[in-house]
Amino acid sequence: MPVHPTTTKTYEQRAALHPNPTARRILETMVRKRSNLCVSVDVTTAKDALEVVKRVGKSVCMVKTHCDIIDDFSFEFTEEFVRLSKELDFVIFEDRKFADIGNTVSLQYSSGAHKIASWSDLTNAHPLPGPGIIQGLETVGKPLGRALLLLAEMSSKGNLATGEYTRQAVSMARDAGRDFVVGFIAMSRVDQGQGDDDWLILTPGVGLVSKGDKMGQQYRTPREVVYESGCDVIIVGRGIYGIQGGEEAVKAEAERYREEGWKAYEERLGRE
Ligand code: S5P
Repeated sequence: MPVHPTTTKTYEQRAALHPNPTARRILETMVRKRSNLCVSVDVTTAKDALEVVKRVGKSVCMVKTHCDIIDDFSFEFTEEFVRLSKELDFVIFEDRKFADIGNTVSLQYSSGAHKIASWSDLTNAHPLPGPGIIQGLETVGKPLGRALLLLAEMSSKGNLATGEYTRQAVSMARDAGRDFVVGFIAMSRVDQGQGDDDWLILTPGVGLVSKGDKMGQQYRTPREVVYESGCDVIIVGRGIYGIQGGEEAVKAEAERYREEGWKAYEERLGRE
């Protein structure tokens, strides 16, 4: 198990240490709902997306979207999504994976058909273009109290976000400070050995049944991710919304992942 000081602290203790309002809200929501589960709602109509959200909402601390895969994306959709995030108490994470120069990403974040900054609490970016990408997104998101994750590692087979790239991603976040960048998409405690700051680590590639798909995705269990690798939030997509058996099966599967993720966190704290 990683020995980074963050992994031995409770989510409550960590909430108090975060300067960014969205990071605090994520950790406080996790405590309130005993959930470190983020469901990734990768479906292609607004109706299907909202239906999944209603089914899993009670079990999650966060819902993740790809707004550019929704055929009938509209302002009404985001309005209802934000309303549900308040009613069911979860944080919204648009998985946009920005990857351009600062000026372009600031426009992609604020404008266009999606106006992501107006409805999404959290988003993410590849560190590939350099620190200007943080500056561009920060000009839009920071005044709104939004937060950003950098992709320091990826879950897919053969990806290039490894070794020195990962180390530089952490170093870029440290240079930016924790006012807007609040953590990483990563498979492990990438901040290990790079200071004692508290960063949130959100981890995709999580499944209790499947080990991967035909296009390079690789899955690990909630215990491997939270207990063995010291990550904070598990991101689960097809393992939950793709389960056969209708509405009740999706609800039950979300609850199963919530329980597994929380058990692994308690085990990490030595509460078991
Ligand atoms: O490295 C990554 C980063 C992300 S954000 N690997 C990923 O799989 N993701 C996202 O997590 C991906 O875009 C998808 O939305 C989700 C995983 O979905 P699943 O159906 O494989 O669980």
